Amino acid sequence: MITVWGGQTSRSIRVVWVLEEMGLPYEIRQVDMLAPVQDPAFLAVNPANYIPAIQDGGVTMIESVAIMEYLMGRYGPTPLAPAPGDPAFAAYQQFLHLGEAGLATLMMPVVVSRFLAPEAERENWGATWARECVERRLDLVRARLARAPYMAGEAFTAADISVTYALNLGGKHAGFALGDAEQAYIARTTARDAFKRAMERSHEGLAPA
Ligand SMILES: N[C@@H](CCC(=O)N[C@@H](CS)C(=O)NCC(=O)O)C(=O)O
Repeated sequence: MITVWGGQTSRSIRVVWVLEEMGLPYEIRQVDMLAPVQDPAFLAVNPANYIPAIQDGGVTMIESVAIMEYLMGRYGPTPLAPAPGDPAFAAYQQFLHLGEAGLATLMMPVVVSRFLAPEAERENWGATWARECVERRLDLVRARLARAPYMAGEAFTAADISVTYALNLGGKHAGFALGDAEQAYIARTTARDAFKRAMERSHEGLAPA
């Protein structure tokens, strides 16, 4: 049984979404990132104290996109991951990683400055720089959507799981304006049954909001 540490609306949704798309059995262990003292059982899994993490038999892993690649490689093949010989492969790889390394990672200084920084430090230079970088990078997603319904082309792949998370983070928590094309894209990807199941399972064991 695969254990996913994370839950709620964190990046663990990427992992749970892949698990649901692939029909793999798993359990979720909720981790409260705002807890004053972190659960020692989770710190034993990821001493750096961030989510998601997985345990799969003797394997322990962190980093959402790496975990996605692990699951698809270990339990695939799956249409979520085009093979290297597939014409969609390069775009797939690029957007799979752009979703985290190019977008979501850089959104974090914007999010934490907005919600956690002292008032006087909200408009700090680093967060402003990160915001401008993300805006330019979002243009890559916009340009892609002008030519294709999904990041890798005509078919939904794990690159869409990666980028959908980033767009949601940017739109809901970092104040990025998403245009009609990006919103229609999110509606398209999150209409999938696997996403809906992933959202339900990710809130398992939590009191209703
Ligand atoms: N690059 C990492 C980022 C993980 C990350 O930032 N996770 C957030 C929740 S979505 C977190 O745990 N933040 C708390 C922290 O980093 O201290 C990944 O994709 O897994």
